[in-house]
Amino acid sequence: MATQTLTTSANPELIADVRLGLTMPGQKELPSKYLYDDVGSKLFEVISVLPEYGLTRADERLLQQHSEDIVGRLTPPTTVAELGSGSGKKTRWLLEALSRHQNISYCPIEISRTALNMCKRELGDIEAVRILGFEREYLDGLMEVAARRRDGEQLLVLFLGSTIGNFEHPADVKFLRQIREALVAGDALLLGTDLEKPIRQLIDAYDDPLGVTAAFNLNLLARINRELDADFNLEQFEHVARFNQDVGSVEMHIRSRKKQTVTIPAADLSVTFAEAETIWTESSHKYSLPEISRIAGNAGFRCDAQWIDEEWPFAENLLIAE
Ligand code: AVI
Repeated sequence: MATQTLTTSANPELIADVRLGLTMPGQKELPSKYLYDDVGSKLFEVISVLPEYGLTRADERLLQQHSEDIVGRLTPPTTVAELGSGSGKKTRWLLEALSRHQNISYCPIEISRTALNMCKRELGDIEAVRILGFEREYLDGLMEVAARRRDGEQLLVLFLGSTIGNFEHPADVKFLRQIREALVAGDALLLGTDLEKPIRQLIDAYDDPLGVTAAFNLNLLARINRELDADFNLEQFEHVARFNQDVGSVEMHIRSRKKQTVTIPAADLSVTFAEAETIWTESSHKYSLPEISRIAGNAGFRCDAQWIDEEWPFAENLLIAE
């Protein structure tokens, strides 16, 4: 009889989440954080320059145009902590504006060492900025930065790119509240939020004609094949982007093209899909302006100022801890 060798180095958290998400009664789901392995992170970089996906450009435009204004509202000396620094490209505008007034410490917090190194390379040339990277989960890293700051120093936390929209409500408020708990009154949070826009425009952004977002989404199954020895046949699944009116979010799903059974040996699992059954892989919430003030207030912040992009409705919100 043939014997099978199972991967022993498989990530136990991934195994547990796959087991939980694919055996749920009703809607199957997988956490969106698993979209970002090396392949997925590269595909997301491509998404961010697609003509149909204006979110990243809007975020960058606002920071380029308004960094001086934003910095003018802070009370130096300031330490900057960024949750998920990415390449660090858009943070340059803010750090340059801050460094015109003071010497600063910039603490990018990332679980990926590769991303941290990229960020240090990208921003290492700005004079008067000392970079101190933290290879940690967001909240662990933030608590460490907060614990190390000197007396009288204001902390500015950056959470850009509307990543907050990928937290299913009310998890978004819970996460903001956890950030607030790491801060003291008077600290600041610069929060990037994608805003409501026509549904057609949103569907084009999350189901682009080149198929990059489809590849980004389906890579989640390819990842489970690679890491958990599963046998998802990618040709028998398709990417779906839909707008959920009830909650105001674009949802990404992966739909089974036929009735089929998939085995995932490292999770000791066999999963049957009905024809057209979906796995829900991500929600991306589109905020209204009153909603932003409301969630900020519920988390213990007041909204001090907002900058809004005209071309692609998106807001940078400067929130102050109360
Ligand atoms: C990272 N995040 C803000 C992106 C978004 O728009 O929600 C992820 C993404 N998913 C599909 N395209 C982009």
